[in-house]
Amino acid sequence: MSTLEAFEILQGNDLKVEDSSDSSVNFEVDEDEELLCDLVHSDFPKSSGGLKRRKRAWVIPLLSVSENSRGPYPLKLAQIRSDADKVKRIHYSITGPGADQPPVGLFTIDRNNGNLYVTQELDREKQDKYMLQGHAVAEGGAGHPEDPMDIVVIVIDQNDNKPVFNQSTYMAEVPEASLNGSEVIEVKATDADEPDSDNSEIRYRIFRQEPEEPSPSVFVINPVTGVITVNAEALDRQKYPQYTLLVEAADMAGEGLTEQVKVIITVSANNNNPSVFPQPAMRFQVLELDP
Ligand SMILES: [Ca+2]
Ligand SMILES: [Ca+2]
Ligand SMILES: [Ca+2]
Repeated sequence: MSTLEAFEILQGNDLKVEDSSDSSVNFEVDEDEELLCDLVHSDFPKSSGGLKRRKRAWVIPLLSVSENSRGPYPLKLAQIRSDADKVKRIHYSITGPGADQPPVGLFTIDRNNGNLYVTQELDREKQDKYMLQGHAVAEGGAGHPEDPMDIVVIVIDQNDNKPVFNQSTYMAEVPEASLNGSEVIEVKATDADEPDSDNSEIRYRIFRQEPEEPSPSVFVINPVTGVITVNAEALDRQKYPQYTLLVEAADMAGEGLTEQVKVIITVSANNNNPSVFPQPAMRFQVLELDP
């Protein structure tokens, strides 16, 4: 029996890429359907024969669907077609994790027309890619089946996770005599969205400082590293023994989803740093006692 000669994937016209949040996603649904089909067109590799045919390059079709897509479900992703369907009736099926292996039934295919569906919302943070295999078999099963075709479904990220600090509260101690630029503590937040994309690109800022004395910017934070430093040599343990900073982390490079954390900074005596200021302080005390 003659074998199926080619097998192609047609991107579904109704595939909507919903990514409201960012510019990090490269995927575009090209309105030029023909071009798109060319891009994803794929042949089965011929197992034997076919010498007269020019063998086209093997291209693994990549399909994309945004996580959290509202559907309605089942949502058509693509149509898989064998070019032998003009002359005989073809039945289509898919296998692999997400099809006939757990999570079973996440993807389905219409055995008669090759329409490939996703049946429920996907979560990129759970799984960012599915590797399926498509099969096309001529009705009656007389012909030997073609090699299956790999189908890769990429789950496109959405910015659906905010930054999370790695501590619920940060405690720090800073010597009273700290010089401008002295490091106090480093805060750190992580974001579960796609790495190296705007959706997980975090910037830090000090949202509030309490008290705002003697100035509202006694401390500064490096927006990229989260390192908090002393911004002025203005610490006064008697007057302001403790500061509470509300530090904010925001994804989208500072424009996106936010999370806040408290950083409690205690101004300590200078015992740990005898080289800095103890002498003037002691002298001051002596003078005070001496009428
Ligand atoms: Ca998600
Ligand atoms: Ca996400
Ligand atoms: Ca995020």
